[in-house]
Amino acid sequence: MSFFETTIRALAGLLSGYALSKHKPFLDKARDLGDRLLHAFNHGGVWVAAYISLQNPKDLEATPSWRTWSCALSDIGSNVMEFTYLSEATGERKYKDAAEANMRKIMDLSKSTSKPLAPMFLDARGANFATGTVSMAAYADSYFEYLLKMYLLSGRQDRYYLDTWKGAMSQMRDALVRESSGGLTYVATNAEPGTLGWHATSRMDHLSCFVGGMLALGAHFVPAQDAETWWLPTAKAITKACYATYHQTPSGLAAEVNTFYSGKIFPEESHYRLRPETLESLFYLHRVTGDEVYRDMSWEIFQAINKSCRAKFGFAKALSTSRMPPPLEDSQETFMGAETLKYALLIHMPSEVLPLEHFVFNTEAHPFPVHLPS
Ligand code: DMJ
Repeated sequence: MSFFETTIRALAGLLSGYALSKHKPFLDKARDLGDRLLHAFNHGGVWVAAYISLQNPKDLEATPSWRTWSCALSDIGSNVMEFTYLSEATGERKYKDAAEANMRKIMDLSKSTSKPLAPMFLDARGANFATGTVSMAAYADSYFEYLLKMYLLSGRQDRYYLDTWKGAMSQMRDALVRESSGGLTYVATNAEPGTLGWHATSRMDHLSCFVGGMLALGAHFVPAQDAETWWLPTAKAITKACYATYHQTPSGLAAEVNTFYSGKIFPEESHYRLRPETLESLFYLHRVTGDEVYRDMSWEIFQAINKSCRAKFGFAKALSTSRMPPPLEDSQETFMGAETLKYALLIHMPSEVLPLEHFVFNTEAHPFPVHLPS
């Protein structure tokens, strides 16, 4: 199993179920799974292992077999929320200690190399980065999300997370946030450092649409003396562009990757695999601003999904967003239930339901209670 996917989907789902219901079987299962996953931190490598056999958890692979020299930042750096809450719920420190040591190693490396925006691959053989390429998409995304969310989960006490996140956001703005000639603000899929500054692509992955929600969350909860004025307007602008990637297609569904060029949006990889990130950002922006426009946008997207992707036993991936009706593939990722439908629903519910002051959602939208300082 992928350590990352099992942690953010299965472990987090069980823990969140326990947090909301206090139903003990959820915690028992989470502890069983957590004990197996814990081996991934203790395999003698630099970073947490990428693959693990849950039947025989000492059977580990430090890196994926197709990329033996490096570990992806998001695979390594998106587990500290889950293991911290497992420690809180069980009263056993070992989970939090292991995940925090792993996370702090990335943050320390980022600080010592003056790369606040940590590059997307880590060297599997030593505490170094394996590339200079930066991204807010696959292989990188949720590490940055967890920096802010750990600060919030700590009851806004842990400044190391906040300072690391703020540094990453400033550099993200320079390296990856771009404005198209049509006036749309997007987050480039990746960027390379060059002698004259950053070289960013003009493509944006749907995955990076979570950045709008993350910046809105930061703008709302980071105290005024630490907050930066560009966060909220940029959150709004990025989310507007993400919404446009849906609104402009014949199906009303967004492509997996788009190019922003000459005032237009061109689908590059035109399938829609039921991803949540735009609905997620609309949800946060609605909670933060109260503006009804975000509910309207969310409803429009939900209707397009319901119209085109609904299948006999659930929902299905659309193979082409530029055809109506789009051809479908018989597959549905777990994030459709955990994230996409949850954000589509929550935006229309009162903000007292799972209030953001008291709950922080992990990257798969499983809510964890904020640890209030005593
Ligand atoms: C989810 O599994 C998580 O949000 C992850 O961080 C990134 N991708 C998917 C949804 O697109």
